[in-house]
Amino acid sequence: MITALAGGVGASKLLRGLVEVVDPRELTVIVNTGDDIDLFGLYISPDVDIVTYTLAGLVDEEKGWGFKDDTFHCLETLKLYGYDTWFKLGDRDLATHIHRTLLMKAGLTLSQATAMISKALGVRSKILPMSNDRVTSMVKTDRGVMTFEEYLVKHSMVPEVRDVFYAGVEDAKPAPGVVEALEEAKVIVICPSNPVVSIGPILSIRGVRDALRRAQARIVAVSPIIGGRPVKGPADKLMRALGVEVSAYGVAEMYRDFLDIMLIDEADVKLRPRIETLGIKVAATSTLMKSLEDKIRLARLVLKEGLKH
Ligand code: FO1
Repeated sequence: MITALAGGVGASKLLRGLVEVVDPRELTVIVNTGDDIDLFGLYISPDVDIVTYTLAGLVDEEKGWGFKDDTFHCLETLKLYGYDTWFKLGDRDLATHIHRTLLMKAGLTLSQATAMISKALGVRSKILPMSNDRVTSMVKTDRGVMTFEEYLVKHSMVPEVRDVFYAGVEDAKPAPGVVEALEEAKVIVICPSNPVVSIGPILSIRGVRDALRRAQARIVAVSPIIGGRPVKGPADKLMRALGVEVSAYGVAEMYRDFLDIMLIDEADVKLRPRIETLGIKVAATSTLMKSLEDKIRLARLVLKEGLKH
């Protein structure tokens, strides 16, 4: 079994490659739920949906989120009624949120709802939300405290970030299967996701970091930072706010207590000796994933490094 820790868009590119090189049934993905929000009375789990739609072959590849070819009639009508429609929920996407909300109102957990949705969409890999307890990534800014999605989408990453915290994490337990997936994995992959608001919340769930430290499997991370900049999103702003160097080295430092191998971009080879001083092996390659070929090539390399003895 291959177990991956994942956020949304960046992670899904690598996951798309992984399911081309291993039997999709051999892949378990532990997904961040710190981005989850309630809108229009619906429970929305952006990263879980991005991973699910990607592995179902249904994601809008250009945006990296939502269903491809979705329409926005419902949202346009909500806007007409005077609602704030800053979060772009497509019509098909809304069906997922309605279904999930109804399942959870009927007493199912987020894990159970996720399993039903991914099965209905034809996903063969296992998608595990990090927790069934509510954890929300909150960003402290010069314009007040807001959820990560508000910071990212509503405020377009403009407010100055002062701190990040995960509301509810103290009481959150890992979802069923999460710790087992780390214990039983042959290789553990930390996807190229934001280390603060995508991988960070997963690592903060009680028992997860310990399970990674104890894991038998080799743990391979792909750096989401290339040449001092994130491929997409606000990782640089959030890392800087936490006093972490914005580089593959900074990411390696955040994972130093459990990471075996860091895959960095060729542009960052000069960081190799510093990362190696953390006791982490380094492999350098082109880590930008534009085409399906890029995704497959990187996935192959991740597995090769993870399976080396
Ligand atoms: N990202 C945006 O930048 N703008 C949006 O309006 C938006 C809507 C959206 C709807 C459903 C969904 O599953 C994801 C959506 N995303 C949107 C992407 C997403 O919120 C972020 O990229 C991830 O949460 C970061 O991992």
